[in-house]
Amino acid sequence: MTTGNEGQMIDKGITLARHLLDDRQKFPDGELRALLLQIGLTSKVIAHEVNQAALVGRLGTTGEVNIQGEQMKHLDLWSNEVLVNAMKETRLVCTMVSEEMEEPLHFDRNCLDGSYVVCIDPVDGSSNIDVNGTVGTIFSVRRRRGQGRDHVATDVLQKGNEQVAAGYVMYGPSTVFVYSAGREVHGFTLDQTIGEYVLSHPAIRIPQRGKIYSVNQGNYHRWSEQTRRAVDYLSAPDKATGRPYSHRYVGSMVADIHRTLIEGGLFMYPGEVGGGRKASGKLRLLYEVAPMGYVVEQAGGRASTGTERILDIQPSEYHQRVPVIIGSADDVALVEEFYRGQR
Ligand code: AHM
Ligand code: MG
Repeated sequence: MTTGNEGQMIDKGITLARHLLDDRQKFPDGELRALLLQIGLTSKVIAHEVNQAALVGRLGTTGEVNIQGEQMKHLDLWSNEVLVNAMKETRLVCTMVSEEMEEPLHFDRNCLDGSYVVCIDPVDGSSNIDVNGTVGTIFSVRRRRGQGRDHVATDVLQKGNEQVAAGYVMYGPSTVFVYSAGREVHGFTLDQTIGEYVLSHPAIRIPQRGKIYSVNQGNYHRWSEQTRRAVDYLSAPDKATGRPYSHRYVGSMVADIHRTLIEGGLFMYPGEVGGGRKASGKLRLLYEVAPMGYVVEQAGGRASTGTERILDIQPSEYHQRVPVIIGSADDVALVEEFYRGQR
């Protein structure tokens, strides 16, 4: 099976700045370009801090618990502050939503015409940070569209298909910046020697079908019958249909979806039965699932709840969770068949 990415040479000459400058069609007014550049720049600061966290005492938790009942980590809070300041500085962002902030943050005096709403997860997968595992930053950009006093909710609670750009930064063995502003997905690797993101994965296409599924199998007994049957199917041997799929799970969505984007297959965080707090899974729509779904769709894949396209969901809450099945188009379609009772 081919990945569709073979033969793409690493073009050492193209930095993120140069790449964004060259694409005048997508960035006619320069504002979105400036915003993406600022996110890229800020991610280099976070990458450095992630790299140094053990040495500068930024591992571990603060002792505080966030709105979602989770322990807050030093690195989460620090990175949130850095990103908030960076977005404010651009004077292009009207409102921000973050996993680390209970309410949207509205930059009152900076609200210029044509400004943006940015939703972020500053450090996703931060349970991995204390064991030197991969973490990531996820970002989602929408245009401001509301007017008057109630515009914050109108601006923020827009469907994923209203995103004008989205992406992630993966702090792994190397730091990788992946974004889409529609139609194409491009990946850049941070060249530490020059401190620049260099185009390493141009026009990424996700394989139509993969051989890997990624899910927290420890939750198996809390899943619905359909989810269990779908996972049983993927892990059952059958040469004719290319099974079993391999199972890989980092527990850091950015790392798991990045692998899925490059190699194909499925990433899932399904809902759980029994009325617990994970009835809709764990992952948050605005700043985790919608941006990752947007990137995967722009690369030719799909993002679904099992019964509905992720990008068509009308958000009702800032920290809303949704079940997610994301990855190669054929693999997502296969799991959806289980949800429809066709398998
Ligand atoms: P976080 O935002 O608190 O870091 O949680 C999100 C992360 C994802 O990166 C990952 O896919 C998931 O949590 C793993 O959760 P689990 O440990 O339940 O498998
Ligand atoms: Mg997160």
